[in-house]
Amino acid sequence: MKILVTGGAGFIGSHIAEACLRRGDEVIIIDNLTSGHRRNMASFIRDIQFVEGDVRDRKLLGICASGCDIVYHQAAIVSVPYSIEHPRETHDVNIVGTFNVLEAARDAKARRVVFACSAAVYGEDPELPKHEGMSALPISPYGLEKLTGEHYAKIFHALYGLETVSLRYFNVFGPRQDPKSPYSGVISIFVDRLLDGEMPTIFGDGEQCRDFVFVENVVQANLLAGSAPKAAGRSYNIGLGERTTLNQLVEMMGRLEGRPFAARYEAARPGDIRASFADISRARKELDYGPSVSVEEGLRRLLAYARSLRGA
Ligand code: UD2
Repeated sequence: MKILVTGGAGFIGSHIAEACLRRGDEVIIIDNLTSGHRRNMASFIRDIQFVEGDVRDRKLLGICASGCDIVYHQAAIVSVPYSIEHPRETHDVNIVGTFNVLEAARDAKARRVVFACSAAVYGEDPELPKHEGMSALPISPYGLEKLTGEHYAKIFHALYGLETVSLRYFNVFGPRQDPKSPYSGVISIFVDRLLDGEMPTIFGDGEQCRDFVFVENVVQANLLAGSAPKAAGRSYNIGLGERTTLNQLVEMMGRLEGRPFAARYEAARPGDIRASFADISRARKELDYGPSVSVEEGLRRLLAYARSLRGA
């Protein structure tokens, strides 16, 4: 099969590209290298076709999508706070960019587009666990942009027969997630702190919880979503289906590293959601998704990876 991965130099996209290569696919990556990096593709760049470009460039997308069977659309500006500060820019990348990808895939007669959506679509509704049947009421430009992308994907399926699948990612973590940005995921920041021998900062009392899901599980979900027969036009939560508090996270990390890892506590981040975790039964049933890497095992692998980077 021929596969296009948008955002394939990024954290999740690079792992999807690598997994597709492993199963023998021909892979094209388009990435503008804003938040993606060449180093994320270092181990496989010789085996793929890399196009440095932007999903706002419809013409270029048309060229990239030509002859492709599946498009994994991972390119996005993924930060909630950044979307609040720069809503026009994130609108252009996340909504217009997604529209461009769908249109290019349709015109190139690709079979399926798998869209990276987000748990941010759920907004503040306190119902737990989050399930796909509940109303999506996003409270940030980012959440609305991801929801709009998902709706566009459904419309392209209903009107044009393009098979589209939307995966609502929860808190994904793992190797290649950039710890250096102020918008980085909490685990990538905490791993950095731990290995630097510094204290992590917990915003709030640390009892807020998230559904942390190791990237390998998310790759599995994407590969399954590329072919599952009943998935076209559908949305799926992709998490682990378990909740972990930040206090538990810090305790687990200290234990794995074999030394105390105490946090300092600061005021809660404005707009922070207290609790989020996924009901993944729909993905289990319709995609045959079965996350196999626990939070602890994922942390163990991430720590080993981060240590090896420092040693290099
Ligand atoms: C995640 C996603 C976001 C969106 C959202 C949907 C990531 C990186 N972000 O945001 O894209 O989908 O879910 O709800 O996956 N924290 C600390 N100390 C730190 C950094 C963070 O205590 O140094 C806290 C933070 O206040 C929050 C929790 O850790 O309570 C998780 O923060 P995050 O930025 O990793 O992810 P989240 O859930 O805000």
